[in-house]
Amino acid sequence: MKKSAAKSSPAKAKPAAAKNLPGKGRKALITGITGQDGSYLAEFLIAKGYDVHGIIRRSSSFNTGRIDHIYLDPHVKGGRLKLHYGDLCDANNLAKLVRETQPDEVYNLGAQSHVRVSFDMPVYTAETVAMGALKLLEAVRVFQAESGKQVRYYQASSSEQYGKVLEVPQTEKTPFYPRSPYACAKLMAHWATVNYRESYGMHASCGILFNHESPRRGETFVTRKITRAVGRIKVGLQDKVFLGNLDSKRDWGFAGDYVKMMWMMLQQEKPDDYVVATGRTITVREFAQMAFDYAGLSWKKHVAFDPRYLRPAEVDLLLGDPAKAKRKLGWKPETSVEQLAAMMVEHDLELARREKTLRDAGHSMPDFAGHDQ
Ligand code: NAP
Ligand code: F7E
Repeated sequence: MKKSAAKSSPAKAKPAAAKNLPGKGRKALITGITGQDGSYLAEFLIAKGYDVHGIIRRSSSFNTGRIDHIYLDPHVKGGRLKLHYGDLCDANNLAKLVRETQPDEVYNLGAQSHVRVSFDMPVYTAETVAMGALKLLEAVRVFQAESGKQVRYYQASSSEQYGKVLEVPQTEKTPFYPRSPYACAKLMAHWATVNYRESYGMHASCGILFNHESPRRGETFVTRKITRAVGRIKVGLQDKVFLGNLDSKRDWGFAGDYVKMMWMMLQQEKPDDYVVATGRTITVREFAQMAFDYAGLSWKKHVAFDPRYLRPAEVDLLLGDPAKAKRKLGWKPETSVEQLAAMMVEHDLELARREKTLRDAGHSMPDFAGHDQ
């Protein structure tokens, strides 16, 4: 097995003084802070000296696993992450949180973000993704008008908006053709953001991000589903992973690289929309082969087809052109898809080893029942 330059494990919480950091005195409000991107963005902003406010959903079980390492008990001096209960479906609560936290920057990352699930829950997906963004934009607009303070707004747009692509590679000028309830909802949120910029002069920008992954990726997205399986197969905890369409092509980057670009967009004098991508595309099959190869396993032996993972309408090919991000902001991705796969497999091998140790010691562990996508 090769050695990876893994950047996966979360840093331990340190109440680093914000003194002399560029973000000192600035406040960011993040929806979706408990998700993959929210956790990397919160880390990034705290390291810059920001005070970060995150909106979390009330849940009957803990849902803060991705940010626990940066959260400090409010009684400990120096904590710069504060969490607030809220939901993108609740306009009053969003308006109250914007008023109370008085942010300089708002990052709207919250979403029902699973494309396959959006076919099962189209209305809820539209409520969180489309109406949620509109509710938050409106909360920001009213707060700005009442307080006179400028707030910079980031909208998490998606390459899924290109859907049945009308141009290869996709740029900021490529027309959209959404292929799922999720993508339709993201399109509404995207245009609402553009409209608030044009109508009210808001500093509102959309990052059209292509697929980005990490060891913190949700386990029902295909890359993580594969790397989790590789880890468990390697240590003998399972034998097969069932997948759907292996032919679709995605432009996969590392989430840690992409959150930097979210912040860079809000530091520009003028708001704008940017494609954030690597400029390289591979099939799901090739990603699987890469991940299995890395662990010294044969993907052909362990990958099986299950039609339940096919979608009513598929997005066959995504390939982004990040030239504008490079030209205007000097941003470029730093992690190749090979490094990404290695980082994720390393992480998931470790998780599988721990699981095996516990099972061997007689602990009963849940399987992935209920997380079948
Ligand atoms: P993710 O891991 O699925 O995280 C989604 C976040 O949204 C979680 O914190 C989730 O909370 C929260 N959320 C869900 N429903 C909500 C609601 N009704 N009210 C408030 N919060 C809610 O997604 P991600 O990969 O970090 O992606 C971040 C954003 O970028 C999303 O908007 C996604 O659609 C978009 N995007 C992602 C990609 C990608 O490849 N990752 C590409 C383009 C765009 P819980 O933890 O409580 O579930
Ligand atoms: O699927 C195929 C599937 O679910 C990728 C979200 O972050 O990125 C993500 O959306 C491809 C598709 O991501 C399985 O059919 C095969 O072609 O990992 P995924 P996604 O749909 O591209 C965009 C940019 C977002 O904005 C979204 O929020 O893989 N595939 N077999 C499978 N996919 C899954 N999930 N499970 C399978 O078993």
